[in-house]
Amino acid sequence: MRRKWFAALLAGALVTAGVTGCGGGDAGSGSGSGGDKITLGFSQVGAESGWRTANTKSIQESAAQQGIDLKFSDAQGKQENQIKAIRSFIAQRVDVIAFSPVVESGWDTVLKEAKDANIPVILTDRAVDSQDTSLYKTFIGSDFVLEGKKAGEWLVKEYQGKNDPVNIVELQGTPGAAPANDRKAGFAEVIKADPKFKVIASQTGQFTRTDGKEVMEAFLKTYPDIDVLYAHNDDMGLGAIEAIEAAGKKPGTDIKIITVDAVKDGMTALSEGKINYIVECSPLLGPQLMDLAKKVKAGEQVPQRVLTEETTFTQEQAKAALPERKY
Ligand code: GYE
Repeated sequence: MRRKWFAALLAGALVTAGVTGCGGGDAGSGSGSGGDKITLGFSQVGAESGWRTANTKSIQESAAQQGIDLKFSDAQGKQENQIKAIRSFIAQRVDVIAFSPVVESGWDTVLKEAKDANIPVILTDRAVDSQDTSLYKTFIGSDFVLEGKKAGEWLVKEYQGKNDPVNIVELQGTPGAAPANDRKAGFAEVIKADPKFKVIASQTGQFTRTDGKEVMEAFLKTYPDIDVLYAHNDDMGLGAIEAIEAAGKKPGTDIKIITVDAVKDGMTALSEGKINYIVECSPLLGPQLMDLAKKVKAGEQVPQRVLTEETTFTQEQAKAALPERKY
């Protein structure tokens, strides 16, 4: 501790990391409430899906509940907007910066700027591929590779004992986004064990309903014998369901559907038999994020990785869970 104080004297910038509430070098959080109120700058991906809407709500509500001054910025799906937002948070000297990186690559420069300004960064929901892990304090979110694996494992079980080829089409999330990369990789790893599983087409549907529908329409035109759709989120799956129905096929029966997220609309389609299986990905990261923001601001040690706990849903399980589903 004494070493910390000494270092703080030498480099005023260190004070924020070592001491709370003492009006350290980085005081004047902009909240105007006399030092204790934490200002958190948060750069959100956008509003591309039901998951994202629930995530935004969770963050805004938890900030209000925990008395954190939230500066919320919507990047509308663009990395350049997120970089601008982060730079503006640095200029405003917020206490903590958190963001959900739209893509994995290209963050080193701006993260270094935050580090040089002594503003701790928390990665929320999605990872970055920076080699230098000292550029952020912690990463809170799901294990997307595991989610992909869970999707693959369901499929392997579903087709156990059958030898005919299984033609799979895949709707990927936003190109370059961690959940798109990892959900693809996890799924591929599990199904590759059996050559009957063939991914005959794989394309991005941008995590949105509109694109999911459009790409599925194209898949249906090109491939008359699709057995399975694996969509990296519920929204793309829901868009695809519209395309499948419009093509005169029965989603969930003629084409089996696996999605990720488990938002209410997805769970409803699952309970109606239009989706066959959903791997849960929880968007309710707000309370943990606020907790971590307080801890990093106080200079407390936090784990490098905070994993979200989640489950999977069959059609029966969705029926049971739906009445209680909050988002
Ligand atoms: O699965 C998808 C959203 O990053 C986990 O982004 C998130 C993903 C989520 O648009 O619906």
